[in-house]
Amino acid sequence: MAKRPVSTKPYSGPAGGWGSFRSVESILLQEERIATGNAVLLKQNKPGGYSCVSCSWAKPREPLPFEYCENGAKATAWEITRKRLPDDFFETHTLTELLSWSDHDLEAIGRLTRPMRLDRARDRWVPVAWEDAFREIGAELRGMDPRRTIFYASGRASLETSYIYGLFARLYGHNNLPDSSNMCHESTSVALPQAIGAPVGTVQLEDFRDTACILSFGQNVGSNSPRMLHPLQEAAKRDVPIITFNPLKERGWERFTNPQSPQEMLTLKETRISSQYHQLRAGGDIAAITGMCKALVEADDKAMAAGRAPILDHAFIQQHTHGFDSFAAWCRAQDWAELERWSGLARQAMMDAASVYGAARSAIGIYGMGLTQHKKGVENVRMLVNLLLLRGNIGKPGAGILPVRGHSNVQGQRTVGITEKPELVPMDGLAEQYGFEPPRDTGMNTVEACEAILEGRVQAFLGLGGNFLRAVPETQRMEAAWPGIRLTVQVATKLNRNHLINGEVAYLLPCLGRLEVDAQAGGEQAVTCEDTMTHIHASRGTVAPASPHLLSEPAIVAGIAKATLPPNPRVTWDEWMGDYGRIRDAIEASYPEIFKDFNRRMDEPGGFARPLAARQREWQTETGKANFLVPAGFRTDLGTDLDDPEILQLITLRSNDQFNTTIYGYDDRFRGISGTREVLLMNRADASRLGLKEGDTVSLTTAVDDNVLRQVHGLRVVPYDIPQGAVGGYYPECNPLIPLWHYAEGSKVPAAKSVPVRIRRQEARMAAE
Ligand SMILES: Nc1nc2c(c(=O)[nH]1)N[C@H]1C(S)=C(S)[C@@H](COP(=O)(O)OP(=O)(O)OC[C@H]3O[C@@H](n4cnc5c(=O)[nH]c(N)nc54)[C@H](O)[C@@H]3O)O[C@H]1N2
Ligand SMILES: Nc1nc2c(c(=O)[nH]1)N[C@H]1C(S)=C(S)[C@@H](COP(=O)(O)OP(=O)(O)OC[C@H]3O[C@@H](n4cnc5c(=O)[nH]c(N)nc54)[C@H](O)[C@@H]3O)O[C@H]1N2
Ligand SMILES: [Mo]
Repeated sequence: MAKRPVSTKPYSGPAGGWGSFRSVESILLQEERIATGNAVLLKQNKPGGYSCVSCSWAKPREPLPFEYCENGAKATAWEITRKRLPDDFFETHTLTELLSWSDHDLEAIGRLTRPMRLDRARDRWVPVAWEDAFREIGAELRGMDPRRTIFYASGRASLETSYIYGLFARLYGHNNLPDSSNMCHESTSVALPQAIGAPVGTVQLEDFRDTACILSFGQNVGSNSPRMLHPLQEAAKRDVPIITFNPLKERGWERFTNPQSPQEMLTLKETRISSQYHQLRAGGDIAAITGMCKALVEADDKAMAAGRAPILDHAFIQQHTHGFDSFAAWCRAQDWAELERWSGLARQAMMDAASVYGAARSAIGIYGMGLTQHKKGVENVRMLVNLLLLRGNIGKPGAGILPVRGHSNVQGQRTVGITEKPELVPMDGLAEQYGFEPPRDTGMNTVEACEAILEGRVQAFLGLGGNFLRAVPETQRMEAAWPGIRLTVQVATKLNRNHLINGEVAYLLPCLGRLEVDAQAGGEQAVTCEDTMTHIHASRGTVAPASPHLLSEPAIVAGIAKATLPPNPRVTWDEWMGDYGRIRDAIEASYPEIFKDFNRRMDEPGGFARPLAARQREWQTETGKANFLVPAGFRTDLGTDLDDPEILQLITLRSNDQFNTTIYGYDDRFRGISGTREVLLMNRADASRLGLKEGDTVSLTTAVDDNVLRQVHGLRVVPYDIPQGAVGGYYPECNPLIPLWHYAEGSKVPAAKSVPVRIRRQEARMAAE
């Protein structure tokens, strides 16, 4: 797609609407898939069809005629594109030269078509036969210390692939299975078990129909989970209050036109989504929620003293929770001025939110990266649980907590064993099932894997999808250290920057995408994924493979595993490859409670749900109750917050035209930015205080004292409706600014939503270069 001229003007349209319609048709055109594309999309997220490769939003039992959104369509078009990496591509381009290409241009070349080996001397990829690749990788791995190897996964691979990948790691001898979740909802996976004894959310789609109130924190529905706009719109039409907390006015939380409703499209009718919108400080959530809790606790104190109906659900609190008294006392003791200072909201705003929430018979708490990717990411999530517990809003219809997961199977990968935490895996069961002694020590998560790579301790890195080097913090140091790894193997569909920077010995192995027909000895195969509402369903590819040389992800994992491990009669790789139903049998044997009757139930419309104790108000916590957990305080980030006016908090954001490091184009329609991603969104008052004006070019430097210079140059100042003290820039372009050690306490999720930076104007000459 040719870049449009740079323009930065506020966008007045709704989320969805004609902009969305035009965007779908334009990506299908760009990927040369107009006719097939529209037909393929009809099977998206439907029983008998395939699960979208974009986000993990639930797939309803009774789908809409078009159960896809603008960004799901982009992800589909990007995968089923007619474009292919030309066979002679690396004859004309060295990897060094390609380092100057953008993320967009690298992936836009098209699908990878053959397995390749790095020719280091000639600085390019050259074709290799699959058998040779497997044999050579196996030989390398056999000579290594398994504990010094890392098997990364990016969250898209199916349950079948993920299960055998995790099993391979353990048979080989390690638990180093970081995944994208370590940069994403790991704060959820740590916080929710402490608070409610479940690692995942408790809300089901039908709760949207029953709910009387929706709270949303730090999530961008219009770009990242647009299908959620349908239940939100239905709720809004029922006059359900929707209260949003986000430093930015995200259009999806403001208003929506359903692109699937001819009537709404023709009349340009919009539905307002949020009834209250609170633009709090970046990192201000603990203070804002404390304000709400304080208002509720104090109103309840008064009501009780006056003999009126209570505000809090005392029966629930007494029967089901632990720690209420100290939490309530802590709330009462907080000072409104401090809460205002740390939240950036007026006392009245917090009171307004509390009074609507306090009057609603049920409520859902939705959140995303705006809570998890902070130094206090784990506390943020626990704080939202505190608010819900006050009114018994977990484990009843219309209520619950709803982390909106990212990658389409990121939650499922954890369910079947992709985790560095051995306590989350049924190791004894695996030991018996496969007759071996699995490693019991904790493996490396993403940040720890990066530390080990920086220290030269890693011998091999396998990437099952993803773009690790681009997604992690500390880009420059990581890129410099990466070639120190002996073996790197990337399983991928498209070329990305991580494929340009490689270990000493390296392989790039192209795989089928989920939308492609996967024919094996036993016929066409289905795979399964788990969505954000814990429903597990089948997905069947529908388009012809991009190339006859591609292998499926399970076949690639099995190929490497067979070449690495001694034969084990109980690990039946060939049988598994012929029929993925046999992998599902193995999953069922390892996890009988979750996957009972797996092969039959995977085709149930809407999928089958995992059992979830917290939904039944059974609390699998140490206290046996749901726990109120008092936060340590309000200071959120690096101790610099609020103190130094020269230092601003950088929020790294996704545009409406990307899926993580996959950049579809250069427009962020809802934010009115077009033709560029090199921008810095700034409050006008901050800009003028720092002597900057619209269109100036600036560089950012991370404001920490650890003797590492972290900089990003060439960003264009865009005055924006963002609170003072915060600035916004795009991920992954701003990742060089994030120190590796700047992560959420307890979960090690990089604190990508609050990076302290200083801003400097670049000389015009330098900016032009
Ligand atoms: N089209 C598309 N869909 C996607 C993705 C994609 O890149 N593109 N990525 C997928 C993945 S892996 C994930 S994890 C999800 C991510 O989806 P989201 O969870 O929506 O993540 P972000 O886009 O990072 O946006 C975070 C939001 O938090 C707000 N925010 C930032 N700081 C704070 C804060 O301190 N408090 C509050 N209350 N809000 C804050 C930001 O303004 C922004 O609106 O989406 C998934 N879906
Ligand atoms: N600053 C900052 N950093 C962040 C974030 C942020 O908000 N701010 N968000 C974080 C989050 S939430 C996440 S989830 C991570 C994402 O990190 P990753 O999951 O590692 O990155 P992706 O961009 O999703 O990976 C894209 C690549 O996956 C490959 N791919 C696509 N489809 C397939 C497939 O079907 N199979 C295989 N094998 N490969 C495929 C393609 O080659 C593509 O180039 O980034 C994190 N990093
Ligand atoms: Mo994510």
